[in-house]
Amino acid sequence: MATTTTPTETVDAVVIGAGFAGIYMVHKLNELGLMVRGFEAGDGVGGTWFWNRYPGARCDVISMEYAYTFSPELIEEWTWTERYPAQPEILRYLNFAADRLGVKPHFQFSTRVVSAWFDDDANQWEIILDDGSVTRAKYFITAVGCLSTSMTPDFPGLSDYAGEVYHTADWPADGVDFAGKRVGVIGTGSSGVQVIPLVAQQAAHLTVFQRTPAFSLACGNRPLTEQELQDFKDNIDDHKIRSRASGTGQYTDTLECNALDHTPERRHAVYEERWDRHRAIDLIACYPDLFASREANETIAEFFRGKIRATVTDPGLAEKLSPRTYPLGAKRITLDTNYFETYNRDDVDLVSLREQPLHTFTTTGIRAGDADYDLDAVVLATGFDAITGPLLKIDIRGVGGRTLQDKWADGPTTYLGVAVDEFPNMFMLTGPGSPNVLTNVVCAIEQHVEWTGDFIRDLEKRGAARVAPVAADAQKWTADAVELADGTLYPEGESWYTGVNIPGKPRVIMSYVGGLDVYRQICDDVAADDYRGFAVS
Ligand code: N01
Repeated sequence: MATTTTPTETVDAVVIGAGFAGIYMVHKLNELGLMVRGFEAGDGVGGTWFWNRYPGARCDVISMEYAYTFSPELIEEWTWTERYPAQPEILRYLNFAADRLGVKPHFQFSTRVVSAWFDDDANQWEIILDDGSVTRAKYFITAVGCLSTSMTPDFPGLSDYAGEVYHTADWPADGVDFAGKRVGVIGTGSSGVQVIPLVAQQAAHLTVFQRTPAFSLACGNRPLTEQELQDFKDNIDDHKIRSRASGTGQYTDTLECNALDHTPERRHAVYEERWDRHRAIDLIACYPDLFASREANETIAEFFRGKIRATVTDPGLAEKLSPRTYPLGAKRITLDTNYFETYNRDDVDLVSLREQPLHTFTTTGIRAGDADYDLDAVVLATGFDAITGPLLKIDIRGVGGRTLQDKWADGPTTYLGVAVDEFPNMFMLTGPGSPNVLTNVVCAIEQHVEWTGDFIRDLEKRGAARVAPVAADAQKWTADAVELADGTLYPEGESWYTGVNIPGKPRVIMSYVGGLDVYRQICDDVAADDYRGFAVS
């Protein structure tokens, strides 16, 4: 157990992270009149959008919908330029929002929280920073993001490789020049499919090392028109109501009949019309049974494969790029610009690691199957230790010095995805067991910040010193969430959704799959019922 050190500062609340969640949480606590200190490892705001600066980085939610809705000023004063915003524009937006809300002075940047332990006697958290200084706070709030701990696989020989190595999630701020170089990209998830076309444009030669092909949707990005922007602002109240009432924070017109009720021709026409909308939610939520029945799912999976065959001119290559081992949507659908087209270039090759396993890095490149690939640079688009990774990277200790690592050894248990029993006065924004990444995450963040802010206001009003979920309620919430997920196709995807991308990580879906609308109602009911499931003292 950590020992008490002399604090440099005592505040009411500490917030870790200055992304969408941290910025809004600090603002909310300021509104409550609490003294709040934010800590952020980056030297500016942005969270995941601060670090993921790789070429092609772009959001997969429409810009106007991927924005705060709580502030009329922020809505009125900001103008998006593209339908799908690129990383630099999102980073500009977050800087604008943080300045407009006046939260930057509350953050200490370039500062990593190393550990946090709960002082049982004082009902306070002691937060220890990487420079050794200490802050104490009554409330400890994590806004660390779900995708902020990058994952580099333990490739044999990687440290002997003499070429350049980059990870998409930790990209040099000054960019990278691949001109004239032989480049390899490992990974074909959302980051890989975005970076590959742009690296191909620059490099002398690109080799893509693919383990599992992606279901990818052409994003059809384009500039927004003034009319679209104005219409959105004019109808913002309607947007708020509809997004808050939706399961994913993005609304769509789900048909009433099932996919299997339509003839193949009719279904194909429906999928074609929706493909042209360039929005993943319009396809995956097109029929109610697509994510409940493997047979129904196969109809849309085959439609996506047809698009690959229509784009990639070499049929053998098209087949290698076609996902066949998991249902569409069980791994996140990626959104791309010219991804499959890139494989028609003469200077781009695909290595299927299922056929030619990656044995080792050598000093000059990669050995896969029985071939050596000489490479000047390698891009790792290998993803994240998602959702629990950023929390478990911090040495968090609750009552009696119990570590969160120990508590979650068999998988995360939480109440509502927002709090953990034995860890009083700690709140997690978009934590495991909440809808987090299965939604337009900005909507999920707004719900979490507002609910947590209301709870803290209530606690302060009644003079409470300490709050934590009741263990039985947390266990029930977690068990029910797992059971709900087991009724869907999510468990069939081998991905970061279930933690299987990290060796040794417990295999469990870390998101509440019941929908943001249902989840919001449950949270509101808990609040209305005097915060049922929490012990307050
Ligand atoms: O990471 P991923 P990501 N050997 O885990 C492969 C969000 N995001 O950074 O599928 C060889 O999806 C791995 O292969 P496999 C979004 O939510 C959003 O791309 O495990 N390959 C996979 O192909 C997204 O889902 C946006 O077999 C290995 C890839 O690396 C999430 O971030 C943009 C390997 C990892 O894909 C994560 O996306 C970017 C190994 N040992 C990110 N280990 C947008 O908004 C892993 N791989 C558009």
